[in-house]
Formats: sequence, C-alpha cells, structure tokens
Amino acid sequence: EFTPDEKHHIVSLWSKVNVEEVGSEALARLLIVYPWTQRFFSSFGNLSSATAIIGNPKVRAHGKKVLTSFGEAVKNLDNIKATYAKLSELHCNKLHVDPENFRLLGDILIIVLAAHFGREFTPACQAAWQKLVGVVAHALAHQYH
Ligand code: ZNH
Repeated sequence: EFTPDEKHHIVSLWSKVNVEEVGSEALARLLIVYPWTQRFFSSFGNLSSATAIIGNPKVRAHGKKVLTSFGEAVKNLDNIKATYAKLSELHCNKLHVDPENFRLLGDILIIVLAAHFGREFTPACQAAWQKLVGVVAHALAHQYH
C-alpha cells in the first residue's frame, strides 16, 4: 500500500533517527500532553510533572523499546498487520490500552520528527510518515473487537 516514493521517504529518514532520543521524547510528550495516558504506567514511578517525566529512566527505556518496535514496521512495510499481530493481542487482551492512544502517539511522533529534522522533514516526507503511523495504529488495533 506504500508507493516506492513513500517507502524511500520512510526508510531514508528512519536511517537517521536516534531511536532512544526520539522514542523517549515521544513517550514523554504523550504522558505530558495527554496526562490520562499515565494510568498505563503506574509502575514507572514519579510522573508528577513534565520535568519528572522527561527525567524518568523508565519512561526513557520504554520509549526506546516502543520506537525500536516501531522500526519493525519500517522493515516490513508490505506486511505491517502480520508484524504486529502478537503485539496487538498483548495491548488488547493483557494491557487493555485504548487504541485511540496509538493514534495519539503516532501524531506525537510526527511532531518530534518535525522538531528533530526541521526542513528535512518535507511535506512529502511528512505525508509518507503520516500514512505509516496510521497503518501502524490500525495494525495494533486489529485484535480489538
Ligand atoms: Zn506499547 C509494552 C510496542 C503504543 C502501553 N509496547 C510494549 C512492548 C512493545 C510495545 C514492544 C513490550 C512488549 C513486551 O514486553 O513483550 N506500543 C508498542 C508500539 C506502539 C505502542 C510499537 C505504537 C507505535 N503502548 C503504546 C501506547 C500505550 C502503550 C500508545 C499506552 C498509552 N505498551 C504499553 C504498556 C506496556 C507496553 C503499558 C507494558 C509496559 C511494562 O513494561 O509494564
């Protein structure tokens, strides 16, 4: 479902992404901007302020884990639904994460990429990434019914 041009935009930007930096910033921003998402992370310790969230090592580690997993989508652009079948089941049946949160995190990821890459994050590049985060959110929500 991705054109060759879209694939190029996705893969070439991804090769420059610092997974720990971008992943931890995206998760921290999710928790700050949409504070109700904090309830999934009650075991992560101090989330009482933006400063606490940004400095929290568990947020950092989990942000890296989530974005590393996001990289599996980049490597399997033609097969994203199958790639996330197990994770979808986990988020649905065990973690009970409302799938709306996948969309929120996707939009935050776009903002973080724009902040990191500036002019390099062109409208065409954004369009390809916007499509990707939508497909990933859809794949993760697939086991929900
Ligand atoms: Zn998630 C976990 C991925 C989103 C919540 N995750 C997880 C993991 C992974 C992921 C890989 C691990 C698993 C195991 O261990 O086995 N995620 C992911 C992705 C995404 C996500 C790819 C998108 C893109 N999540 C999400 C959201 C939320 C979440 C949005 C909410 C808000 N997760 C979660 C939780 C968990 C997880 C809670 C668990 C954690 C702990 O450790 O405890």
